[in-house]
Order: sequence, then structure tokens, then C-alpha cells
Amino acid sequence: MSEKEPLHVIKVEHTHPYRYDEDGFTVTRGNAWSAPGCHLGCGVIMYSDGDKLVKVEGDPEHPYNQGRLCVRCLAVPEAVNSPDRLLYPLKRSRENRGKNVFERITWDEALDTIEERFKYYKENFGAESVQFWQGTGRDIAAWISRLAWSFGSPNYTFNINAHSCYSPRIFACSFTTGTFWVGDYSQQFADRFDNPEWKCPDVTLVWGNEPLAANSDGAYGHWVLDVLERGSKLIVVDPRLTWLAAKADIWLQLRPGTDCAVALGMANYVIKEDLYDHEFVDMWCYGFDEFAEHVGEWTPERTEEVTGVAAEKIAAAARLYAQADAGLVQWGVALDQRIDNLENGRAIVCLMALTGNFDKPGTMIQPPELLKYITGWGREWLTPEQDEKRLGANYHPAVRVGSGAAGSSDCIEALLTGKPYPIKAVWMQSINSLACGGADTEVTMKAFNNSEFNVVADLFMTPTAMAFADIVLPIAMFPERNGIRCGDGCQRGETINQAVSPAGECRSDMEVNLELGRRFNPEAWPWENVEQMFSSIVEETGYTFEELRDVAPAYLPFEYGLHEKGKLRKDGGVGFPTTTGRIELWSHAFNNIGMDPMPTYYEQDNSPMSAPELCEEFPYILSTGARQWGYFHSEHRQVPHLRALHPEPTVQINPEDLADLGFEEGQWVWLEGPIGKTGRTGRCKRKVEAYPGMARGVMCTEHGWWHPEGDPEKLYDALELNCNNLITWDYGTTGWGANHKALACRVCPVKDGE
Ligand SMILES: Nc1nc2c(c(=O)[nH]1)N[C@H]1C(S)=C(S)[C@@H](COP(=O)(O)OP(=O)(O)OC[C@H]3O[C@@H](n4cnc5c(=O)[nH]c(N)nc54)[C@H](O)[C@@H]3O)O[C@H]1N2
Ligand SMILES: Nc1nc2c(c(=O)[nH]1)N[C@H]1C(S)=C(S)[C@@H](COP(=O)(O)OP(=O)(O)OC[C@H]3O[C@@H](n4cnc5c(=O)[nH]c(N)nc54)[C@H](O)[C@@H]3O)O[C@H]1N2
Ligand code: SF4
Ligand SMILES: [Mo]
Repeated sequence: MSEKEPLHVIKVEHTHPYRYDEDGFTVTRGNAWSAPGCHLGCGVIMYSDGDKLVKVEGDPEHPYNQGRLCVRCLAVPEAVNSPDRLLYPLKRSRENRGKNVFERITWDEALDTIEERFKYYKENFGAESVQFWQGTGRDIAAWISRLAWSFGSPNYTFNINAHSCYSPRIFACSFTTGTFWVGDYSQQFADRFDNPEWKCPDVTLVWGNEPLAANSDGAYGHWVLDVLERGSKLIVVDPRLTWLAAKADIWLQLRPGTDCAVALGMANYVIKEDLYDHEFVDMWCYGFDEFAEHVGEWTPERTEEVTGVAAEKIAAAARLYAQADAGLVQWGVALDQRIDNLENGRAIVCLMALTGNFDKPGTMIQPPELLKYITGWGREWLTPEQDEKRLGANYHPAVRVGSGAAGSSDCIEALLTGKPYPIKAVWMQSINSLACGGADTEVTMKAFNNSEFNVVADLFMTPTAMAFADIVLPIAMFPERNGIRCGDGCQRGETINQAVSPAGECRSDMEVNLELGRRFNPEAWPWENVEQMFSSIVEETGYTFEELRDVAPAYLPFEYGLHEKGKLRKDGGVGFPTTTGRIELWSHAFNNIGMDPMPTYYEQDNSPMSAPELCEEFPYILSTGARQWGYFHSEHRQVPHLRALHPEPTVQINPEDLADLGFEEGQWVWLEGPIGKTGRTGRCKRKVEAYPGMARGVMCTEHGWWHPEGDPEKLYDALELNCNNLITWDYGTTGWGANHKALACRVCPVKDGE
């Protein structure tokens, strides 16, 4: 047991133990997490008949989701029992990549081959010649970062071009306030909304996020409805009329990609109208005068010119947010998906600071954590000499200081060019780069095919595995294995409990990584089994993994007002953990890495303002990636009830634009557009949907499309369906940031035979 003092956790009383019998079914209580994918870990009750999972329900005793589940968890039995799952490890020779000629092998052969090849590359080309790739926030981050770093490779990275997901918001926030914050929906308390310390936000500002469909980054979307029911006002900043936008007190329908200007416009109005929180700014903010001058040009009228949002609406939103005692910002990935994405996050954080919306009930709070999910686990195993070789870190400030990972676009560049050193092997665990997380499929194809040896660990045969894998490892889903939940946001001591045996010979990610980790670096992986490993992570709660199962979720201690109590800074002083001890509207941290110390709006590439001639040829603005209820990225297309909700990829077009274009609803079209500044054009196929909730001239389409039922050797149609054919792997000056949400495009008919 731990030598550390256990935390004073608060546990939840349950009617039943974690496993019990009911009406002839075995019932297992626990948490969801991927696989299949999701960022969250809702409380679930899993019913099994013998060894078959038959039903999943929301756990009404779990404070997190309080019995509610979204459609993807309700359909988990269909995913688990899918006849399309990978059941055995497979191999194929490098010459046969792209051909459907895999051979079944044993786990021993698969793991022995991986061990032998990776060690060979390490000895002959250095551990950095092996890249380790993961997808978005699934239950994989901790195990894969430790695997990469304990192997000795600094090149652990994410399958998203130029890190255009979440890291930029975290970085912008951390560099401005010294740390990271999340919206306070009472999720840190076991008694939730009844907790006497909690206060409902007076206003909730949903910015570039669709929380109901996305449930992203630790925040359960339904909490937004919970606070609205308790009286919170709502502002939504979104170019598309979402369900929430339709219910909002104020909806700012901006031109895609102009969020920073909206935030600066609101900040300027708050200052000019003297609506800012004088006490908070005087006590806890640095650089107010410089900031006030810097944003001075962003009058409501100028903001309207750039963003397309009426000046009165900018003013009204600023007033509503600033006059509230407690304002919560629920922000999303749209803010990260542009070239200069740090500017968006910084501008919004400054707006939060001007209005004093930190560290108090109903605002932005400091999440208690058991495991630093974001910066990775096992960093201590990477030597400084190896870290020096981290791709992107030497030439990109955001990669160097923004997170412990290598730059994803830099990893692609190294694969393409062999510079600054050759890349020999790629480990791909929970990524489907060719259908979803990667950009520009032509480049993705070349890059991963340059690697001599590729391993893919996934649930299904995907376009990525079919195109690149030399070895495929079949992975268990969450009802088939044990685990702990240590995702982002406010963490709890939570367990994922196995309800049924894994399909075929599937193994969990954790088992695979522990086994390989032991072979690469036994000292870094001292545990005999995964349960021991989990116990070591949750030891601060005072429970072992096995003990925690019955009491979970165990709530970690939480307090408001940490900055006033000297609990945020390492030196124990009051204030925020920045150079000045204040929230830096004028940021030393950004200044030190050669960036503008204050957030600045830059016009997006290929926009009607920055490239008017190009936009005559490509006159529409295309926003991609709006989340679908039934799909997590490129997943779930093979789950019949989820596919039925949205059977094919669509593009939402304003009905008047549609009439001008002369296309019919339901017709297949090509969306064509320039791929960043590469000079090339890309296209993807879509079905037309008339949607009055889009402004004229703006369109929206979903990402992650392929046809699991399609021809494997045509890569399941991924190459023609992937809207990232219009998106570049290139990055902004910081090394982070690619445009997904404001692309230039035109619509062309699909001809016979296409
Ligand atoms: N069901 C489901 N849930 C998911 C995922 C999934 O694929 N499916 N993916 C997960 C991942 S990794 C992430 S990062 C999150 C992302 O989830 P969200 O942050 O919700 O991201 P999106 O759905 O891409 O976009 C959110 C909203 O931004 C709007 N938008 C588009 N362009 C702009 C713009 O320029 N400015 C502003 N202000 N808004 C804009 C879109 O219309 C959309 O309503 O969801 C996670 N959850
Ligand atoms: N155009 C456009 N493109 C986008 C976006 C957008 O908004 N617009 N969003 C981007 C964002 S925010 C992100 S984060 C990326 C995400 O990109 P990725 O995370 O790479 O998402 P997928 O491409 O769906 O790949 C996930 C693969 O992992 C498998 N998988 C799921 N769960 C597990 C698990 O627990 N273990 C293992 N081993 N495998 C698992 C799935 O079957 C799937 O094949 O996509 C990006 N792509
Ligand atoms: S947000 Fe939805 S898919 Fe994710 S764990 Fe909760 S119920 Fe399941
Ligand atoms: Mo993401």
C-alpha cells in the first residue's frame, strides 16, 4: 500500500456492490470509457447473460451522469457483439500494404516481432526512429506515453494535424494564468447541484463547442441543460444554428474563423463601458493598461465588419457576460482549428480574467487530479538527451513548451523527408489517420508508407490499418476489461470493470502496453498485471484497484479560492503560478517564447478578406467536423443503429444558396477547395442537405467518413469521403494550428461513374 498519506476522498453510497445478479442477468457497475471512443467516463450498469453483453444503462447512483446515457453507450452491446471486429493478431508483408491479404498469427509471434524490430531500430538508428501515435482522449494516453518514453523515444504524438485539438486551449490558458481551468458545473462534488458551496453560473457562454453532441474534454453536455434549468442565461458563439443556439438568450452567428475578433471586441466593450471587475483586475491581473490600449481598436462596429456579427449583439453579449456574478465558459475545438489557434484561447482567457471569472463557484475552477492526463505519464523515463531530439521542439515554440509531445505535423515531415533523422517504424494505437485525424490524404499515404514497419492496434479493420499496417493487434472494448478512469477535467477515483470476456483473442490496450513495456524497459513497468498498475495510480485515494471497485467514484478533495489561499503557487505565495503571480493580460510567458505578449487577431488564410481572388473561384466557406450524436470521429459506422441515424456524409447548405447552386436535396456533390497554401486542390463527396441554420455563403460538413462495408482494397472509400482532402498538414508559426473550420470551397456535380 502507499507510503503517501491517503487523500480525504468522499465516496458515494451504492445500493449494490459493483457486481450482483438481477432477474437472471449478471449486472456489473462501473464506468464507460473507450473503446469504443469517447472522452468521458459515464457511470454505467452492464447487463450480461452468460458471457454475452446484452444491455447497458446509465447508473442513476453515479453523480456524474445521474442515470443519463447518450446513444453511443446505449449501443455499446451492438459494438461489442459486432461481427466485424478484429479477433486475432494479423500480419502482412510490407510489399502487400493496401492488399487485403493479412494472415492470422499468435500474440506471441506479434509481440516477439514488434520487440525484435523496435529493438533493432533503437540499436541501429536510435529510439527516436520509432514514432508512437495515439488518437484523441480515449483510454490510451497514459499507457502509450509511458511506452514511448520508457522505450526511449521522444516522438510520442497525437493524430491531429498541427495539434489543433485541446492542447492549444490548455496552453493558452496555462501561459496566461499559470495553470488550466474547467467550467464549474458542480462535477467535483459527490452531491453535485445540492452542494451548498456550489452556485449556479448566472451565464454560460458556449463558444465553438456543441456540448450536447460532443461531451468533450471532461464536460458532460447535459450539464449545460442542468444549469439552464437552474436559471443560467445562455450565450452561444457558433456560425451554425445548433439546438442550444436556438435556445440561447444571445446567439452570435460569426463568420467562421473570426472568434479572436469577437473576444477582443467583447473585451474592449467591457473595458470601455467600465463593466470589468475592478477588484479582481487590480488584485490579480497584470498588464491591464497595455491590454486596454491593445484592444481599443475593436469597437463593436469594427468587430461587426470583421466577424459579421451585429455590433449590438457583440455589446449585448459582453454586457450579459460581464454583469453576471458568475460566468462559465464552455469552449470547444473550433477555437483550436485555425492556424493561429493560441490567439483564440488567449483572447477568451483574458475576457474571463477581466470579469473575474476564476476560482469561485459557477465560474472556472481548478480540476483535482490523480494523474496528469494531459502531460502524460512516465515522462521521467525520457532522458534529457533523447528529449533534445523531440520532433518540432527545436524549431517550434508551441511544441517545445506547450506539451510533452512531439509535433504531429513535424512527425509527418520527418517521415516524408527522413530529416532531421530517419524514421523506421510507427506504432499507431487508436488512430485512423487516413479517414479522420490526419490531413491531406495524399501526404498521409506517402508519409506512413515511408516507414519500414507499422503496427496498428485497433478494434476494427480500418482504412489506416488496411493501408499501412504490417501487424494489426485486436483490442478489447471497455466492457471486456478492467481499468481506471483518469481522464481530463475533474478526476475521481473510478474503475472500469470487466463484464464479459474479450471477443476472440482481443486484449486490452493496458495489457498490451504493459507486456511490451516490460520487454523494452522492465524497470519502468514493475507490475505483474494491469490491476497492480492501476492500484499504483490510484494509491493516493487509500484504496487498491480491487477495493475501489465497490466504493467508486471516490471524490477528491476540492476547494475554491486557491489563489487567495496560496495554494496555486509552488512557493506557497498567494496569486497565480505565473512570473508576476497574476493573470497576465500582457504575458511574460508568451513574450519569452517570441510571441506577441497580447492576443491578436490575424485574418485566416484563404478567406474572402485575405485572398479575395482565390475566393472568387472558391466562393463558399466550409466548416468541417461538427460532431454527430452517433459517431465518435471515424468510429461506429459499422454499428447498425448508429449508422441508421446518419447513414451518409452530408453538407449543410443554406436553402437559398442551394437554389442558386441548382442542386437537389439528397444529391451527391463534390466539395472542392485549395489545400492550405500547397497550391493543390482537394475534394470530397457529400450528400446535399438544405439547412436554414447556416448563413448564406457558409457550409458545414462532418468528418471521419469511410464505408466499413466498402471494398478493403479501395480503402473503404476513405480517400473520396474524407473531407480532410481539403486540409493541410502544414502548421502556423508556433508549430500548432491548422484550419479545419473556415476552408474555401466550391460545389461541383458528381458525374456518372464517379
Ligand atoms: N459524438 C461525438 N463526440 C465527440 C467527438 C466525435 O467525433 N463525436 N469528438 C471528440 C473530440 S476529439 C473533440 S475535440 C470534441 C469536439 O467537440 P466540439 O468542440 O463540440 O467541436 P465541433 O463539433 O467540431 O464544433 C463545435 C461547434 O463549433 C461550431 N463552429 C464551426 N466553426 C466555428 C468557428 O469558426 N467558430 C465558432 N465559434 N464555432 C464554430 C460548429 O458549428 C459546432 O457547432 O468532441 C469530442 N466528442
Ligand atoms: N475535418 C476535420 N477533421 C478532424 C476534426 C474536425 O473537426 N474536422 N477533428 C479532429 C480532432 S479534434 C481529433 S481529436 C482527431 C481525432 O482523430 P483520431 O482520434 O485518430 O480518430 P479516429 O480517426 O476515429 O481514430 C480512432 C481509431 O481508434 C480506434 N479506437 C477507439 N477506441 C480505442 C481504444 O480504446 N483503443 C484502441 N487501441 N483503439 C481505439 C477506433 O476504432 C478508430 O479506428 O480528428 C480530427 N479530424
Ligand atoms: S458521453 Fe455518451 S458515449 Fe461518452 S461515456 Fe457518456 S454516455 Fe457514453
Ligand atoms: Mo479532438
